[in-house]
Amino acid sequence: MEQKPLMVWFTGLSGSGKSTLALRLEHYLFYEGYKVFLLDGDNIRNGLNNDLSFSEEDRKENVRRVGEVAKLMLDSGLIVLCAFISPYKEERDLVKKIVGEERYKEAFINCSLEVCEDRDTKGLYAKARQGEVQNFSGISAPYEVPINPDIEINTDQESVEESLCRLVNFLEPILEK
Ligand code: GGZ
Repeated sequence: MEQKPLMVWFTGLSGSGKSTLALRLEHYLFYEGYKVFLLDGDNIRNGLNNDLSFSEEDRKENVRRVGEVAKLMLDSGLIVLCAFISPYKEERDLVKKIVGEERYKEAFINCSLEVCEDRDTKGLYAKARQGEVQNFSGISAPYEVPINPDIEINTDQESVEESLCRLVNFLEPILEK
């Protein structure tokens, strides 16, 4: 099967569902026969970017490096899924420039801060409220909402299955072109 390289960049608050959805999409595409790779905090911040903090400067560098790595992967023909908070519009736009506009699709995983904080799967929101974790997006650091994403998924209004279905419906015509 001839496959078209494509990046899907998932942006959204911690706990919004980026990694969950990106992982489900990765599995779906894999079983459909696509060569796909997922980059997220788990495999990037523990390795390549383990020298970076959550300061504004380091977050920007985190996203820039991911963009450069993803570009190499795209050049090898892969579909690359990236799940990062990526709170700054400027850096999301930089990634788009690095990989090429035609290969970049931005998925805004929108979920209210209230719901993200309620989920608090890792207890980080509670720590951020208590000041034990600094520079926490949505609490003590900014998150710039995407103005014109290619797709917006509202995970506080639909199930994971519904969100996945919308993502797949959005991507299929692009991948088949
Ligand atoms: C935001 C933090 C922070 C701070 C640790 N602010 O829910 P998680 O745990 O698994 O996802 C968050 C992850 C964010 O890393 P990214 O590389 O995606 O961020 S960025 O794009 O802004 O560079 C969270 C955890 O790291 N985490 N401290 N202060 N998230």
